[in-house]
Order: sequence, then structure tokens, then C-alpha cells
Amino acid sequence: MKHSAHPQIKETFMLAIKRTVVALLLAILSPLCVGAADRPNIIFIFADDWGYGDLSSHGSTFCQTPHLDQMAKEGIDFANFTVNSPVCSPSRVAVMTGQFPARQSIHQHFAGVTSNRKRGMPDWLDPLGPSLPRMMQDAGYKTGHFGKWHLGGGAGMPTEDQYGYDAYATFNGSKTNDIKKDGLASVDHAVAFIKQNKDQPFFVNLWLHEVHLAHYPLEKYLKQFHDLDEQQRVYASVIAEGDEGVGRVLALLKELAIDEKTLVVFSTDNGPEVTRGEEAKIHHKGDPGLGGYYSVGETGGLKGRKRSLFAGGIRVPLIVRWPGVVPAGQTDKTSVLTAVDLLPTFLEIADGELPDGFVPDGENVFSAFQGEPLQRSKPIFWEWKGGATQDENWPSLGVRDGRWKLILNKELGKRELYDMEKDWAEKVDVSQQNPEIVQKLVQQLDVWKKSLPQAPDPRCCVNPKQTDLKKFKK
Ligand SMILES: [Ca+2]
Repeated sequence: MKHSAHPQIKETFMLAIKRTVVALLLAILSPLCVGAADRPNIIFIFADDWGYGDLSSHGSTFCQTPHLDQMAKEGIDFANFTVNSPVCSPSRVAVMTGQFPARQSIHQHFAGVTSNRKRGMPDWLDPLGPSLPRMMQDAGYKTGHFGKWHLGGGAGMPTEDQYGYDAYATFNGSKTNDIKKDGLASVDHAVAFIKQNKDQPFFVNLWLHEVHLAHYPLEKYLKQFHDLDEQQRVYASVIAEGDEGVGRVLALLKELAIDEKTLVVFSTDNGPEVTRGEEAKIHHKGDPGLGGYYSVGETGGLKGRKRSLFAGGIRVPLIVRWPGVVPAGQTDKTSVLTAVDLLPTFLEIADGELPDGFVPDGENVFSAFQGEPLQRSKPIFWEWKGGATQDENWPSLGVRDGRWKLILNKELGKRELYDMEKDWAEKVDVSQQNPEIVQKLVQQLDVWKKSLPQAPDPRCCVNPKQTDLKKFKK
């Protein structure tokens, strides 16, 4: 007697085979479907202290940035991008967390423990908090951080990998893989990482030193700019070095034939450093680096520099390039973008997911990267707690909502309102003519302030016992 399986068993068996075949096909096909086109590599190049006007394509009067100018020709140059703080650490925290840095009580640059505590800050960014590289890692990306860190310090600080990096080489970091800050050492490490990971999606944070103090101009550039005056010659040299770093990355992508599956984004963490007097020719005694006398960056006519909530301190270049996806040669003067938008945008592009319960302060702006001007839905908030060491550093809070930007300092009783659609350079204060708008924006700032923590998280402090929570209530 011929055996035949019970019909129900046979059906179940066939179903199991079908499921296995489908699963196998999906396993084989999914990397292809979700691969090259949909899951590009992402490289975020974050320069340090560049002014909006430091690019030759932005009208620099003495710098030359051929690689960035070329990048802009091949992508979109956004004219309305702001960072979320006018100084380094909090601006970088916004990129890393996708939230305004005050949500982490990070109001200023990380310094020593005593300074941090006086400012109501922790000693390092919370490694268990929201973290862009960890989200990219969870999305299946290889992640690397090369160059500046400046996200904390002191005994017990986390190492960079605890934030979700597979590889790192940093200065001003944990010193567990310390590199030189000058001479594009960060680019060398990024290049090696990209070569090693070229066949899989990767995410790179490349945070350049140039043109932050101290300046270490290379001889070849000093020769190239020999006809400039002493200050401009040094500054143009360090800008040129940063530009060379960008050029090396872009050339590598072409060489590896991954140019068309790599999104490259260039920006800088805050506006240009204040130019100091002749006494600041040398940055520090015993350090060959040159000082703030040579920090002659340009804002492109914008008011304020580093440490100011006026546009010169926070509006910086944003150039986005991804051949075939980001249209070439456009300048977007309409979309209002900000640094906290980068995290949700990168996650969208990476086909990743925002963690449960995480509320980003920014929005996914991928459509703007694809050439569709964006109508922003979320307001942008800023705070500055560093005091007024320069005339234009007086604003301690700021908000941009729609066409309006309000900056104020309650202690000084000062407030100014700008119509950003008519007045890109913030030249005309229109607060007197628009009292209702001022009132509404002040209320928005009050609500935002109330949503912020009142003291740093003791878990992120060198000596939690010294973290007197009441002392920092404001
Ligand atoms: Ca900076």
C-alpha cells in the first residue's frame, strides 16, 4: 500500500516549505532591496568655529574653499541653518541627542569639574541618553567618530564607544584613542574607517579642529597665501586645511565608487571666534599654536560671533551632497533648518527607528535635502548662559517660530524681535511694532524653560555629592 501523508499534515508540511522558501528569498533579497539605494552611508563633517562667510562661495573676502565650493555645486547650500548653541559642547550635544542641549543641562562648553558645577552642568553627556550613533548602530550601521569630542571629561567619564561607536579616534575626549588635533589626523582615521567599511552602510562623525584655537597653519598654505596680511594669511591657511580635509573625503568616495550611495553633510558648530588683540598672537605659552589675534573669520555681514544668539553666532553653513538624490547646484533660502533636525533626518535616511519614548526637538527634513523647500512646524529655542563679554552677547534666550525670531535677556530688560523673512541679517528690531507677537514668543520661551531640568543628572558628574541640586535652581 502506497503511503501518503495525511492531507492536513501534507498541507502543513507544504506551508512550512513555502514559508521557509519565502524567508530564504527575503533573506537573500532584503539586503538588495534595502541596500545600496535605500541605505546610504552618512558622513557628517562638523567643522569648528567657521563663520557663515568663511566659504569663498559665501563671499569670503580672503579665504579659498575650492572643495566646499565644489560640494555646494554638487548639492544644496542651505542659507537658513542654525546650530542650537553659539559654543562648542552644547552645539554638538544637539547633534548627538536630537534635542536642545538644555534638556541635558548642558548650557556651556565642558570645562573643569568646578566650572561645570558653577554652570549647573554635568561633567559629561549622558551615555544612556538619546544618542545618534547608537540609533545608527541599532539600524545596522557601522559607526565611527573621528576628531574632536568635547562631550565631557573628568574621572569616570564614559569612553566614546559607550555612546554607540564601533570605532573612534578623538582629541579632547577620553584619551583612550587619542589623536593629534591638527594636521588632519582625524581625516586620516576617517579615511581608514571608510575604506574598511565601504561594503556596508556606515555612519561617520568627522569633527575637524580647524579653525578653532590654537591655529597651526601649514607651511604650504602660508606660502600659498603669502600676499595676504599677517592675520588673514594664518586664518586662510587653517580654513584651507579644513577644506582640504573635506576634499580628501569626497575624493575617497569617488575612488571607492561609493559616491552615489553616500550622503555627505558639512556644517560647523558655531560662528567665528572673536578677534583678539596683538597680545593674543600666541595661544598659550609653551604651545606653538597661534592665538586669537589670527581669528579673523567672517560672518558674511551677520551681527555677532561665537557666544552670541544673533545670527553671526548660530547661523552657519550647511551643505548637503548625495549625487542622484540631492539636486545639484541649488541654494535653499526658504527652508528653516536647525541642528536638532539632523538626527531624525539621518534616522529616516538610514531606515532606522527613533527609540520608544524619545521625543526629538527637531523634525525630519529629508524632503528639503531632496530639493523640496520645507515649511517648518516646530519652533527653535536657544539659551546662552555665558554672560555678555561682548556687545552682541547680551541675549540669553532666543526663539524662532515661523517668520519671527525673538531674543531677550530678562535680567537686562532687553528684547528684540526680527522678521526673518524680510530681514535675514537681523538689522531692524521690530519689537515695538509687534507687541502681541513679542508677548506670545515670551510665553513660549517661559513654557520651554519650565520644561527643562533644573539641575544636572548626578550620574553624569565626577563627584555626585558635590552636585548640590538646590544650588542650581533658577
Ligand atoms: Ca566651536
